[in-house]
Amino acid sequence: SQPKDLRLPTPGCYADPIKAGIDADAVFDGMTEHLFFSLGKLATTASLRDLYMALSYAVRDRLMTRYLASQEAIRAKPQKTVAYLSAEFLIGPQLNNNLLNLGITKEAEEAVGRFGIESLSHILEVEEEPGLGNGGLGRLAACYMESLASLQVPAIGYGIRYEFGIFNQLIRDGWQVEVTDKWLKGGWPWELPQPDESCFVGFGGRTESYVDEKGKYRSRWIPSEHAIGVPHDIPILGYRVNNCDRLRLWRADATESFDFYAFNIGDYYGAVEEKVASETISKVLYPNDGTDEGRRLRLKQQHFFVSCSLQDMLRSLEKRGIEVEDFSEHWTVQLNDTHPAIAVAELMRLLIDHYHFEWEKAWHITTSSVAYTNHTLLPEALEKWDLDLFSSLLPRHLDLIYEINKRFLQQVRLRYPGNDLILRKLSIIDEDGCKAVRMAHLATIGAHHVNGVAALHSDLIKRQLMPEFAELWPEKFTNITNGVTPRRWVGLANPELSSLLDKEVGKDWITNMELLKKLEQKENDSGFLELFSKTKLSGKRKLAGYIHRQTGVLVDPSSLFDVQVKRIHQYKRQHLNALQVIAQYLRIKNGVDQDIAPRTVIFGGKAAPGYFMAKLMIRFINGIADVVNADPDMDGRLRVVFLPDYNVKLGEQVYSATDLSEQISTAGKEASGTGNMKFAMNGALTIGTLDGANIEIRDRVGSENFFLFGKTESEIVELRENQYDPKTYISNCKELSEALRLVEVGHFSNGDSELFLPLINSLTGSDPFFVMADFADYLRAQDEVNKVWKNPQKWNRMALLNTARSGFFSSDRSIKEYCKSIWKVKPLDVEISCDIN
Ligand code: GPK
Repeated sequence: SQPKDLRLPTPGCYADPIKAGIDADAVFDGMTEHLFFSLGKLATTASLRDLYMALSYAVRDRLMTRYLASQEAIRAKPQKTVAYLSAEFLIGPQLNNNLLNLGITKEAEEAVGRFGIESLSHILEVEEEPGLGNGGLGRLAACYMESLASLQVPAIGYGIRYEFGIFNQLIRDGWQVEVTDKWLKGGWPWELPQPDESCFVGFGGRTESYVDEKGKYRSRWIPSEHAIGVPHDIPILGYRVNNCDRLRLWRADATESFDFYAFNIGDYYGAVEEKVASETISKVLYPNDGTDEGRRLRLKQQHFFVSCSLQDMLRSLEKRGIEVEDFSEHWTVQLNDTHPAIAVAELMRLLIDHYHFEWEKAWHITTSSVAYTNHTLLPEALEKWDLDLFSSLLPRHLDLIYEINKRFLQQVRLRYPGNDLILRKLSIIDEDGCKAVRMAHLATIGAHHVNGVAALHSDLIKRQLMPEFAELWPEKFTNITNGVTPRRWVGLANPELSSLLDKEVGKDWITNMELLKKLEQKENDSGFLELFSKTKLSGKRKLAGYIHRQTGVLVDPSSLFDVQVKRIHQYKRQHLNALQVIAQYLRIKNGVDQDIAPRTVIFGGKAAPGYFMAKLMIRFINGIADVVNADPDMDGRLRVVFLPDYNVKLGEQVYSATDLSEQISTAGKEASGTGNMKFAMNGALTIGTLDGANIEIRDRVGSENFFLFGKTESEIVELRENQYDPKTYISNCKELSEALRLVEVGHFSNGDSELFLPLINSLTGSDPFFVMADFADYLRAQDEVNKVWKNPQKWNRMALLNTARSGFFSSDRSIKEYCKSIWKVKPLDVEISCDIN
């Protein structure tokens, strides 16, 4: 029996549920107790790390009240909960975010002061970042969890607790070197293991038919291997609310620590082998981002976390006495890309094989619960599994997929009689070449909604990626433009801008970004513009210090900070930026530099370890940096920096310190982008193509406050269809051909004319991402940037209008759209009652 009232343990009665009665004394006392009891340390001998752990535990204690109250609230008043299934959650450091959302940053600052710590930032720097994601997709999931909690929506994020997250990046001799990310090594204070709620997952084996006790023929799966999923929960507190949602990440354990039979007959190594194999499942995050990775282990990871999560949802219904039949009234299951798409087959399996539902009923439950978000059009990133692999790992699921496909294709036949071509196109099974399961088709057929992540992207899904599906089910396809959380990306990342905004428009902007519109009234107020630009300068000073400490390069904070941070990819075109840098370098060398604004060009991002071209692009940038930064002729007018190990923590430093945001992907290739939004909120101007969410950013901030260049998506299509030849663009642009020439002769590789040849050959050969076609216009737009930079008043006005009009890109807006049009979920008030103290 459950307690009616949630009795609160320490810390005391919260008269004000937001402030939670947490003053500096309480934080200090909490820290002291945790130092002593949890860490076995005395305050006098505690290291910075000890203090970080003690403060984190003290803060976590305060989260627990809300975390348990939130679970109690949904138990007491059952309503639909969002289950966000994602193979990645790039949540970033937790301590500072939790302090902000609890509203006790100042109190914590004071408490650590009593331990002789000058600034809270020293403690925050200790925190290891959980790198449980690659880039945009994983970070989006984290922003969405934060917004869900802040909007008081009941939600659980389900994913994998990778022991090793995305690799740490070192730069050695200009090359990327990957180092294992041991984020758990010192103990990570934000997770709560819940071994009592573990789940079993099977793999391999065979299926068999049997007759049940009622004489009915049934199928069942006899797996040959098992793993146990142990949930590790991370509390996700909303901003100044009591709602504390959960991120539930599964760790794979062996079913038996040893195979005792094998052990007894003396096969010690054989006995540990299976244990090692099952525990490998959650060992490491695949570091590819939008590129194909067809490994068996990855499919295993996907089925592992999806199966655990669905079992967990079903179990929670049973625990609460809710009929499984009513699943879709209590859970809405969002698939973050196709990585969790096996959920369609797994939910069918659980409903049919375990709960003995009829097919139609099970299918109805599945399709009314599941929705799917697509994040890319790149063919190499659309997941397909070889049939042999799939059947050897998930034989029962393959049977179910065949049945889903058979019934679906029957529907298609009725709609398009005699059209075999369309059957081939829509089938879940790809029959061209090596037979494979197309996960995007499974997800689309099993989902009630399919959404893209920006207007152009959603349109291209319908027009290019899945035109036949879109014709079949026009109402299924929709758009939800991505967003980012203003708490982390302005509140934490830019405290100085935040306090200026507090003063100017009132504190509510952080939960209602549309209030920033009020700033428009200040566009001609030079005093205010001055204050606004001072916050930027302060961010740039801090970043300059960091750059110096990390790379040894001295940069001038008064120069234009021009930044491109994101995964390294040919479609994102860091090489276009790099070539432009060479052109500027040549202008200065040749003395034709009158209009050049002093610039610091900053790059950051990781390349997939197996992606040769991307790694060469990093080497290329560093080769250019070495030459440019060592050349006295540059005289402070040009500096190039490659910031190693770009991650969430570093992002927080970068966005507030940027003047110019580089969003230069080939039109039609970047699904949305989210860094572009973080930059705009923090008052950077964008130089960008009409791609992804850039289009919507430009529409909202105003075309006059955006540096546009490049071919449109339809122009790119046209070029591709008309035998695009990069050479004509090269010969028509002297600055381009000279830049390329300089690379060819080895000017940026110590005379080695081979090193960058693959890059040059790609650009001058087929140039798959139209770098040459866009170069001249890009350079023109960069000249425009230089011109505006010379007029600080104008620049600052444009920057202010970017911040003022960026409210739409809050993830609160995105989440409200998901809640209303896809999930049909409502907020739930969480009360914390208290009769202790
Ligand atoms: C898309 F397909 C993928 C992927 O595997 N990883 C990833 O980070 C990104 N993405 C898109 O490339 C971005 O345009 C988009 O903003 C982000 O997902 C979130 O939707």
